[in-house]
Amino acid sequence: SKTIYLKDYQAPDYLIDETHLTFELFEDHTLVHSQLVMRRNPALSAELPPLTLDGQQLELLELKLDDRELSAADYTLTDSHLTLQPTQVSFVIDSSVRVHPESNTALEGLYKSSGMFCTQCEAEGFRKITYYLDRPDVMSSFTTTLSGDKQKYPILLSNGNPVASGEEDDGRHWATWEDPFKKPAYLFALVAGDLWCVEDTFTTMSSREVTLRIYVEPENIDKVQHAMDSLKKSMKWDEEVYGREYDLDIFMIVAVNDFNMGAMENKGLNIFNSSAVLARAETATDAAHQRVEAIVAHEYFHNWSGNRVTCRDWFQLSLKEGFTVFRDAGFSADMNSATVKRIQDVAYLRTHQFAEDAGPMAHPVRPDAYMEISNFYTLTIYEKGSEVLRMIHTLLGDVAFRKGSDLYFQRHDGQAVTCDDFVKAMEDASGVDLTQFKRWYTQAGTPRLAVSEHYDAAAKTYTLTFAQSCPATPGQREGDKLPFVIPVELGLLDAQGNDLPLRLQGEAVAVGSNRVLSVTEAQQSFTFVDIAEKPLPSLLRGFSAPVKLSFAYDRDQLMFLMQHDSDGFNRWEAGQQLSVQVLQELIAQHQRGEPLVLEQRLVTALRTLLQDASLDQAMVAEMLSLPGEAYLTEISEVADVEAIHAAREFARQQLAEALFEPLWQRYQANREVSRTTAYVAEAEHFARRALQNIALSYLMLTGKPQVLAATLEQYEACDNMTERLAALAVLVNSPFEVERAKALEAFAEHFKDNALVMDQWFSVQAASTLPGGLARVQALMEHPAFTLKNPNKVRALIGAFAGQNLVNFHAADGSGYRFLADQVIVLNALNPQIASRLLAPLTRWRKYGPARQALMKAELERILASGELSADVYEVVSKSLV
Ligand code: BAL
Ligand code: ZN
Repeated sequence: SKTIYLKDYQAPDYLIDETHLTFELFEDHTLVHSQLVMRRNPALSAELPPLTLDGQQLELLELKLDDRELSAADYTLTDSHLTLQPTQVSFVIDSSVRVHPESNTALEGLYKSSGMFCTQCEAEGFRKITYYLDRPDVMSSFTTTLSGDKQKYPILLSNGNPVASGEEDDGRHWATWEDPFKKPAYLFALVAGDLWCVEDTFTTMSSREVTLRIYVEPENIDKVQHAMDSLKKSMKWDEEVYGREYDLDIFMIVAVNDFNMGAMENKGLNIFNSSAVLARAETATDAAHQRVEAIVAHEYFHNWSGNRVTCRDWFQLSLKEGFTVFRDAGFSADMNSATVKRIQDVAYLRTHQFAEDAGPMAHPVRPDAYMEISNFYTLTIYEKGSEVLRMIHTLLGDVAFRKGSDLYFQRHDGQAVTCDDFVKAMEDASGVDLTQFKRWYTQAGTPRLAVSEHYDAAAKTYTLTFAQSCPATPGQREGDKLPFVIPVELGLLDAQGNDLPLRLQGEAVAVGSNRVLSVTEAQQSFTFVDIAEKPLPSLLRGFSAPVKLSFAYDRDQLMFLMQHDSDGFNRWEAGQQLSVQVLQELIAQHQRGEPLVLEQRLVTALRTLLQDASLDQAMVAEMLSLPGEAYLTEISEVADVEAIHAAREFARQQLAEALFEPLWQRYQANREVSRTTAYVAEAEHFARRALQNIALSYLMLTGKPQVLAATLEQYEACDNMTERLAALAVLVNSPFEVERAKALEAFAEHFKDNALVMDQWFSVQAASTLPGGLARVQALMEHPAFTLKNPNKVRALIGAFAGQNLVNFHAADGSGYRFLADQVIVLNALNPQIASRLLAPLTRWRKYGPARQALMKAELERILASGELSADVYEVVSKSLV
């Protein structure tokens, strides 16, 4: 496969001003006619170089240049390009091609899902629809006509506004859509199907009425209201917080069952994985409700950050994705608990993005090279990209950041731009120089930030010294990396736990008691004056930078911060650090073959939390959650799978026994509220159920009969999926085999017709760490509800097994690895994007001991030798073996 480099970027030779498409949809093929109104790029010389259009898996039927039919001698055709010679500055190309959506299992381009036609064009799917300049810096207006059987496909949709429709004599009908906003081809979309919709309206800030429609299969029409509410909240929030108004007269969302991603922001016609739209109490958990709200917002926000202002090339992907994740995180924080949202985001980032940043696919937020762009829809582009935006926000402050974003949208509306353009707008609006800051875009890897302290009692000064470094990543040596700008938000606590006023040496007066220091050098000290007694620092509040900070806290200090830190995030963080210290001690005991002994201070700390009725219940639930096995793996030099699992399970067991009474009380009180009030999808109720359910999962570890009875009561009597699934998960991981089997069977019987609920049923079992995990997963692959053709099913069963069931996946005999490689080989032919994502756990072989390393590498080698590989799989496998 060929590598594409950012340094080779060249502006397009030709532009497309207008794109006129006609789709004739049939059961065994589709005809695509395209008319492209083109011209030589006026920014380049007047010469007319050959025109090379992208096109893959297309059967060319007809080609015309300015109405003149071209014969094979007039053009060159390969399996990826069509080249011809224009003779004038402006010209029109007409082409007709045949494509086969009915047999498209890669779910890229035009394909069929559950009987309906739909599209996925980002990043490079449009070239599987017609010959085109399939690159984001070529922006065109689009007119789309689609025709199909009226009975099978009563709904015909595309981007923009509907302008005409009609019927034909042969049972077919057609519709024409016009999108006046110039857009790259990756934002094109088409849908044809038998769909119902929920309709609503939104009145924009300038009093325009916008029609909102969410289309789903008829049986799902009762699961759309939450997404519609989320959409209206998103539209309002984007007006209030970013001044962004919607532009077209109609905004549509369509839910499809087979979809590689979560959702796609096509102009005016978002296409969603049904898992990111459908939600109602009986079938979707609280987490699913929050995910729907966040993804609806994310795709809607793309209308400005992505569509109106798009990316010049795919190296700039984080320009739209990092910014849009930052925007949706702000939205979710405002809709729910900001601290809990931050905790969840950071836990996810540190577990998964940090692992990516330390692995063979590590890349900068703006990569320099790729083989297959689909492999770069990564946690680094999305989550670290969002952290980079968050740091800009922290450095500039709310007001200047908003001025910067206004300037960015105003300056670049209708353009395809770069991350540099974004940063320039932020600099111009704020007067802040971000030159050094931009290293976050170009240097990969997670920086380490080691902090030490020195208190001078006589001088009453307190000095913090920061030393930063960044490990080597593919293509970037450690020694070549230059210091980052690291915003460190901090406070200093006195012995009572109050924040001290903060006055740095050289300052006339104290400036608040919570402030942001910019660490810009490899080693740098900050001295605070007027510090009467040695303080306790609270560092990196709110996780103000995506770094690995280390400071030698002892356990008493961490317990003190857990109780007193004025920053909610850092209270949680202190608890996590305490848990990590305790778990690492248990891991070491296990490795030495000693009996495990739990640090009692952790028990005391969690008991205090459970007994404090004034605390936010969601925070208590988060603080009760011990760091996961994947996070413990990430922070290990060499991950000892069995020791990590044994240590964590031992700690959970001990905590359950020691804290039985307060857990049981909190559980019963919360379950009583659940029992007596109807389900509401709101933050306060999410919080109550979260605490209830984590309490139950601890309680079951004691195996007491009253806990089993409570679990069964909750499972059977609840009115919502949050409680039902939590009870099922508790049973699945319990020793009560009879009850477990009965509940699993009843669940599958009740929900067999609901694919999304069955996904949860698969996941709960795939994640069970009881022995025999692989055999259970293999048996479930034979279940009638399972199919490798549906990405949600693959993720729910195989993805959950490899990603969440570490002790079974990493079985010492290599059986988990062999199983995953087998699935990757099958999926490589079926759906390369899913295959490539699924194999990520195997690429992390460097984290493990020699025996596992050898087994994992052998499976990667076997994939490499298995035959013709897609670019997606080849890139990941070959890079991970280097
Ligand atoms: N643009 C791909 C899906 C998303 O990030 O919204
Ligand atoms: Zn996005």
